[in-house]
Amino acid sequence: MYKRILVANRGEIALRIIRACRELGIETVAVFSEADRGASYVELADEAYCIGPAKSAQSYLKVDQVISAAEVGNVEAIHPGYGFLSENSHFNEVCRSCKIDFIGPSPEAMDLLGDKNRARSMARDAGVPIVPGSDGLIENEEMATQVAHGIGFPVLIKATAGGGGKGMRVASNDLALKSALAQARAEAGAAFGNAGVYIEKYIERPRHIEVQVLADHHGNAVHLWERDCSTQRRHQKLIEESPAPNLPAETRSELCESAVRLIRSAGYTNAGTVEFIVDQDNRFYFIEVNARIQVEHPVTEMVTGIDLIKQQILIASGERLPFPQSDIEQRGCAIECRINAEDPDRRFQPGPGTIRRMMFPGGMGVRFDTHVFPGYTVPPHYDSMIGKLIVHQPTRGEAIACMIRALDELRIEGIPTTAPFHKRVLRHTDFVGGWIDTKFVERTFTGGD
Ligand code: MV4
Repeated sequence: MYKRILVANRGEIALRIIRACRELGIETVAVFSEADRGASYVELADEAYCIGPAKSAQSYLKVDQVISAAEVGNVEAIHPGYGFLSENSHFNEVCRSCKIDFIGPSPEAMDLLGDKNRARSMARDAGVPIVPGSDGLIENEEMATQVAHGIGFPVLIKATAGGGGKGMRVASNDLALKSALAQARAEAGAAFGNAGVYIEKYIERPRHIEVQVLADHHGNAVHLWERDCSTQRRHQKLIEESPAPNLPAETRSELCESAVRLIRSAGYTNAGTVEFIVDQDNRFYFIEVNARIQVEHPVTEMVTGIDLIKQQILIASGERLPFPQSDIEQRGCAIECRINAEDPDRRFQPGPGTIRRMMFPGGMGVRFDTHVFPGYTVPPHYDSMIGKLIVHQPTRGEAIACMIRALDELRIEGIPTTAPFHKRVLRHTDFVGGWIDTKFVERTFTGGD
C-alpha cells in the first residue's frame, strides 16, 4: 500500500480524496493555485505546494508543475480527481515515465476510449448496443448523405475527440447536413485539434443513464449499478440518482452487464463510467466512457456502501477487488443535488463572492460533501460547484422528502446558489413520477434552457 499520495485537484474532490487517504493511513500532498491558498483541503493535507497563479491553465493544468510537486513531495502515486488532468493521457504517460502511479486507467485504455469513434466500434464488437450510424469516421459530404439516408433524419454529428456534448450538431435534412458537417468539423478541429466526426441517428428525449464500474489489475471487473443523470441543463448535471426511476429490472441488468463487457474488452482498469442514452421504449445505446471518478460518485457509494475513492487507490496499488459481483447490492435510493454558486433567476449566471454565514444540513441519511465554510470566498476562476448534497433513504419518495428537508436546512448567505431551484425541481410532478429525460429541465422551467 502507498505511504504518500499527491492530490492533483482542488475543492470538494481534493477534500474527498484526502479523507479517504486519512482513513487508509496514507499521507497526502496537496497542490494549490494562488487563489486557493486558504482552502480547507490545503489545511487538511499533510503537506502542500503552490503550483502557480489562479488561472487553471497556469496551475492545475500544468503537467510540469504538478509533477515537480510530486517529486519534491516524494509521493508514490497521484490521484487526479475529475476535470483538470484527469483524462489527459499525456499526463498519465509522464507519471508512468517518472515512476509515479496514476490512480486511474492506463494511458492506452484512456486513449482508446477517449476516441469516441474507436470506443463505438469497440462497443459494437463487444456486443454492446450502439446508436445506428456511420461505420467509422465521415470522409466527405457524399458519405454523410449516404449514412443519413440509411438511418433516416434527424441525425447527430459528433466529434470523435469530443464528449460531454461538445462538438455535436443535429441535422434534419440534406442541406442542413452539409453545413452541420462543415461546422462540426471546424469546431472539433479548433477545440480538440482533431476534426474527425461520425454520425448517429438522433434519439429524441433520451434519458442519460450511466453505469459505474471498477476493474482491478487481476482480470476482475464489476459494475456498481446505474445512475440516472437526466436532470441536467445545457450538459451540466443538476441532480443525479440511483436507481434510475422507471427502469425495468431486465433493462437494468442488461445495461449493467453490457458496461462490464465493454470495460473488459478494452482492458480498462480502475474506476470508470459507461454512459448510455435510453430511448422512450427503454432501448439503450452506448455513448461514451468517462475514464475518471465522477462528480456524482457519492450516489453510487450510498446505495452500494462501497467507498469508490478507496477502491481506486487500492486497485492502483495492485490489490484485488475485495468483493464479487454478487455481493454488490443496490440498496434503497440515493439522490444528489449539485449546489452551485449560480443565480437560477439570472440564467444560472455564476456568482462568486464571500460566504457571510452558512448552516450545514444533517440528520439521518444526509451527506454534504463540500470544501466551503463561513467566511470562505468562492473564487471566480473555477467551476461554480461549491458542494454536493446527497441523501440516502429506503425509497425514492422518502429520498425526495429528505432532500427537500435538507435543502431547507442549508443556509448560504452572501452568494447566490442553486438550492432554491432544486426545491422546485424536486416538487414537480414529472420529477416525482420519475418522468425525466435530458429535455425535462429545459421544457419545464423558465430560464431552464
Ligand atoms: C446523443 C443524443 C441523442 N442522440 N446521441 C450529449 C452528451 C454526450 N455525452 C452525448 N449526448 C447526447 N448524445 C444521439 N445519438 C443526445 C445527447 C444529449 C445528452 C446526453 C446525455 C445527457 C444530456 C444530454 C443533453 C442533450 C443531448
